[in-house]
Amino acid sequence: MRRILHIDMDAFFAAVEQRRNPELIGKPLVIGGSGDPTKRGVVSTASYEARKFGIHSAMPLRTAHKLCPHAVFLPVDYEEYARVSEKIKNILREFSPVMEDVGIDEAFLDVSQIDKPPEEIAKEIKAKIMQETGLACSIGIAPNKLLAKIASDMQKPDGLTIITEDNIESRIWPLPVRKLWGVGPKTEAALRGMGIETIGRLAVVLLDTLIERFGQSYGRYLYEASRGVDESPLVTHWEPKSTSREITFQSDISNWQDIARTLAELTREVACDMKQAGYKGKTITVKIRFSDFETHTRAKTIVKLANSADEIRAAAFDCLRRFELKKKVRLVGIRVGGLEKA
Ligand code: TTP
Ligand code: MG
Repeated sequence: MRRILHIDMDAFFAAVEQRRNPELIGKPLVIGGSGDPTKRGVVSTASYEARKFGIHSAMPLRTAHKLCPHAVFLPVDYEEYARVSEKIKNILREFSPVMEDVGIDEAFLDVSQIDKPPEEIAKEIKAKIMQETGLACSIGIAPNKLLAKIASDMQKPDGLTIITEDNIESRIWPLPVRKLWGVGPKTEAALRGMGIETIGRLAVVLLDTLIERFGQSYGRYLYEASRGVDESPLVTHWEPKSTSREITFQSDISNWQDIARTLAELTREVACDMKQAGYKGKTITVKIRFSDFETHTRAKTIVKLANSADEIRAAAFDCLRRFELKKKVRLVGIRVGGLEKA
């Protein structure tokens, strides 16, 4: 029997901001866009205090402001969150080398080989993350990834939830189908149309019926998922599909020459990375983020796989020329995709 942990940070972006500025602790706090609720943009996340007003991720900032005018609004500082995220992933790797990085604030950890009750490991992880970063997380423990992910969400914030094969019926079956990984709004609506709202109700549907309605592979997935069956392994290593570099300027710039020089420098670094790793690529994408956080990309696919700085720079400059640089620029980035072993 495998022992899988799913670790998910609580109100991640908001918690990082609260730790940076303790005056924000205990206050309704909304992170999103440029941090100005009178401007366009959506909520990235909200502190639990702000969630009480009905504010949630993906909601327009303006709506959030109407729901709670006295909330504090802050811009997204992705670089800082990525830095903290990396620190957390490194802590997790110390507990077990078998880690799957699933997102900026979550990961799976396989602790099957560790001779200690998983609950104890989870408590140690929570304490270590708190000690090193000042942040709280929720952890789910289960025999597979599917159940561990559901479990980590069951007692947020600062939760620790164990799901075993024996309590799938009592704890998983009452949940709405949407809680299953891979069930989005469309499948949810389709299932509702079949009179199926809970995972338990889904579990009594015949396999053939699900295959007929959702196709061979997704139908079978739903059938197994509703029973808590998931044998998928942790993906601990990704072959890179792309490589990228980007830089945020100390202060926003508007001079085209400076932008071009920076892009050329980033191109050299990317080409160097690719040569070292032994890859060639063919889709070059340039990203520009303006001072108001509006972000645009332009891409070009070159005919022949390349990894020389010259070839990549030529494509990157073609992309750069297609931008309308009417506002000051905050960030420039380059990505080379479609990588293949050279
Ligand atoms: P989540 O883990 O979904 O949310 P959370 O950590 O803020 O809150 P919870 O305690 O419920 O886990 O996402 C992690 C981070 O990803 C979140 O802090 C901000 C970002 N995010 C977005 O930018 N947009 C989104 O729509 C979502 C869902 C998250
Ligand atoms: Mg989270």
